Amino acid sequence: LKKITNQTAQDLKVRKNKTSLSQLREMPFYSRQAFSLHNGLKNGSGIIAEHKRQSPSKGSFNCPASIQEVVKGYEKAGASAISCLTDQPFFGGTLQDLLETRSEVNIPILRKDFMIDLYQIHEAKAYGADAILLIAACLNNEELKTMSLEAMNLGLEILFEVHDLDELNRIKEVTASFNSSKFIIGVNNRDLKRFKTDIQNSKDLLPHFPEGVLAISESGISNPETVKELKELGFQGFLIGENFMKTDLPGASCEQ
Ligand code: IGP
Repeated sequence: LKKITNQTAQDLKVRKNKTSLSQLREMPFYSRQAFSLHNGLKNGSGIIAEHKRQSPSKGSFNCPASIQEVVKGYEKAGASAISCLTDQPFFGGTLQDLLETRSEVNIPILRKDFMIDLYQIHEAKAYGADAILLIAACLNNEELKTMSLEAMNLGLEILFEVHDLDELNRIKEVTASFNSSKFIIGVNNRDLKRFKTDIQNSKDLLPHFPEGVLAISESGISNPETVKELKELGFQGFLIGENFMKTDLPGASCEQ
C-alpha cells in the first residue's frame, strides 16, 4: 500500500502542474448535482459493479469489451452503481474512464482510487463521480476528517474502506461528529498483504458497525449465494469486480 500511495503522490504532482484547481472547477461535470450512492444502494439491487482492467494480484483480465460496453451492460443488468477504477499504474484505469462512464450511465459512480490529497476530490467531481473511496489504511484520522469534509462540501458521498476492527473504530471516531448519516462503510475482504480474500472478514466486522450506517462488502464475491447470505446478515451493498471483468461481456454475467 505504501508503494501504491508513493506512486499516487508522484503522479499527482504531474497532474497538479498540468491542470489547476480552477480549471477543474470549470469542467462541465463539476457543477452537476451528484446522484446519491446511498439512495441508489438502498433502493436497488445493491450491486456496485466495478470496471477494472487489471489488478496487482491477478494481472490483466483481458476483457475484450470497451469500457462503454461494460458500464452500459452493468446499468442494463440492474447494477445500483458503478465503481470506476482510475488508478493507472496498478489497475490500468484513467480519469478519462471516469468521464466516459459518466457519459454512458445514469446511476451513481464511485471513483475508485487511492485518495491522499484534496485535489483528487475535486478531480472526482470534475470528471463526473458521485462518491469517493477513502481507505482507512491510507489515511490518519485527521486526514480522513479533512478529506471527508471536502467531499461533503462538494456534494459527494463517501465510502470508507476498512479491513479490520482497528480501522473500523477509527472511522467511527472520525464520523461521530458528522451531522449526515449518508456515509457508507465497506469491509474489504481482501487482505492487502497476502491478497487473499475471505468473506468471513465482512461477517466478523458487521456487528461492530455504528448503528444505522449502510454496510457494504467488498472483494472476492463470486456468486449470487454469497450476496444472498451477506444480505441476510444486514449488508446492503456488494462491490464486485473480478468476477464480472474476467468474462467477455461483464454486463451479461452481472444479470444473474
Ligand atoms: C472488487 P473483486 O475481488 O470483486 O475484484 O473486488 C473491489 O472490492 C476491489 O477492486 C477493491 C479495490 C480497493 C481496488 C476494493 N478496494 C481499493 C483498488 C483499491
